[in-house]
Parts: sequence; C-alpha cells; structure tokens
Amino acid sequence: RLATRKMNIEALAQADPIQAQHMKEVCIAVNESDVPEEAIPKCDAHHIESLTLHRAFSVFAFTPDHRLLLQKRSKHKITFPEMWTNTCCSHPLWNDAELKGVEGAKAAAKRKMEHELGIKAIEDDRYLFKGKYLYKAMMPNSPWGEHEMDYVLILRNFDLSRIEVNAEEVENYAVVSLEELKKRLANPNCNFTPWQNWRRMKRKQDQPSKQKAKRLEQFNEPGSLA
Ligand code: DMA
Ligand code: MN
Repeated sequence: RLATRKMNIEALAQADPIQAQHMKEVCIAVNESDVPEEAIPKCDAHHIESLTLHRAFSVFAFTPDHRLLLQKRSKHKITFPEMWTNTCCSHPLWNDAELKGVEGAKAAAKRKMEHELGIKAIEDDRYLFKGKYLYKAMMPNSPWGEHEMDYVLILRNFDLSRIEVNAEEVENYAVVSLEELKKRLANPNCNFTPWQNWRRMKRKQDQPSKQKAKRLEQFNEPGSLA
C-alpha cells in the first residue's frame, strides 16, 4: 500500500515540486473510532480515487487579548490553495512519536508550527486539547480533498512577534477578534477552508454510522463549500 498509486503521481505532475514531495509523507489512516489501521501516503489519503479517513490536527492560536491568528494558505498548496484558514493544520505522521493520540497530535503541531510559521519550542503542555471531529470535504473542480479525524488544539497567550512565515506554505496572516471572524465568515466570498464549518457537526460524533454517513454526504454536497 505504501507504494503511492500511479494515478496520484500523475495528478501531481503539474504541482509545485516541494508540495509534491510533501505528498510522500506517511499519514495515519484510522477507522471512525480513531483506531490506526494503516500507514498511507498523504497523496493517496487525499486523492478522490483513494480518499481515506486519516488523522489530522488544527491549531487555533490566540493572542493575550483573545484574538485568533488566521493564515492564508499559499498558492503552492495542492489542497485548498489561497484559502483562509485557522492558525496551522497538518497531519500526525506514522512514527512512534506522532502515533500517540493527543501527545502525537501535539508533537505534529510543534513540527508544523515551526515549518509554516517559524514558531520554535512551544512546549506540549501549552497546547490545550479540545476534542476531535470527523469531516469530509472535496475541493471543487479538483481530484483532491480531505477526510479527517481532526484533533483541535488551542494555544493561549500566543506571541505574534515570533512569527516568521514560510512563503512556500503561507501567503499571509491576520489576527482577528471574534466579531471580525464572524463578519468574515458571514461573507459568501470569504474564501475559508471547509473544515472551518466544524460546529455544524461537532455534537454528532457518537451517532450511529448510518446517520454519520448521511451527514457527511450532505456536508459534501456541491455548494456547501461556499
Ligand atoms: C491538513 O492540513 C489538516 C487539516 C486539519 C485540514 P494541510 O493541508 O495544511 O496539511 P499540510 O500543511 O501538511 O499540507
Ligand atoms: Mn488531510
């Protein structure tokens, strides 16, 4: 399975070479109870022909005055380029350190906060684990999408002066109050990634899987990304 599928390699031929390289990272495929099932290349987990539920994390960093750090994804990203999103997202990888549930998600967050935003040495105990949610969303007019078990991590008292943006990953950033965030999200042209809509589903985690499947289907309808 670890041999990346040929069709997905072809889909990457036109992509940014650095991002194509990142598509070889080995993600953690899980079942709906979040039990690891197999190691799967990022490329396969995110391609429509082989879309597979995998573990992810989403960091929400707040300043001392309770504003949220948002980032705009770079144009190089293969999934959801040039869209606004939360502070930092990525995947725990299939290795001893990052396979360990919440601890593993925090280790992955530390790695990617440095890679994307230049933030070094955030101790694991500063991340507050808020729960996990399941979602699925395809990118319109593309073979790429997400199907994730997403661990939500909150960082408080975040020091903005430490940011050194990696332009390969991040095009821009913004710091918004709750009011400003609501205003942005209310705009139909806000250009936010679909996993920002998690509130719609978060209370439904424990429902029977038939309903879960229906919910995911509804969420994934064309137009639900607008
Ligand atoms: C994937 O984020 C994770 C979520 C929660 C959508 P990403 O596409 O930014 O991952 P990476 O930075 O590894 O490409
Ligand atoms: Mn993913």
